[in-house]
Amino acid sequence: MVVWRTGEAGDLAFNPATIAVPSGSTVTWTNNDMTAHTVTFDDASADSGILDPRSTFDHAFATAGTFAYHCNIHWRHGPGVESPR
Ligand SMILES: [Cu+2]
Repeated sequence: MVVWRTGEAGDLAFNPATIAVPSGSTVTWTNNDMTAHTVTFDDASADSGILDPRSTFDHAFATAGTFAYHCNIHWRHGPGVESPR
């Protein structure tokens, strides 16, 4: 599970930044922040759309690889999801 946190300086970040999951896993992102975000994959393979606070987004990782994603609203990057072979 990935949550957003708001830092002391108002910085928005994904936490944990990088997660490793087995191939075939489903990852759930939960927006625990007080503002809306998106989970948008850099390669456009998945996009949560607007995730309001306390909303969740599920995505299954069917193939191995490293998947980078960002928030379309704030352009903050999570380094991504690593799905090893
Ligand atoms: Cu955001």
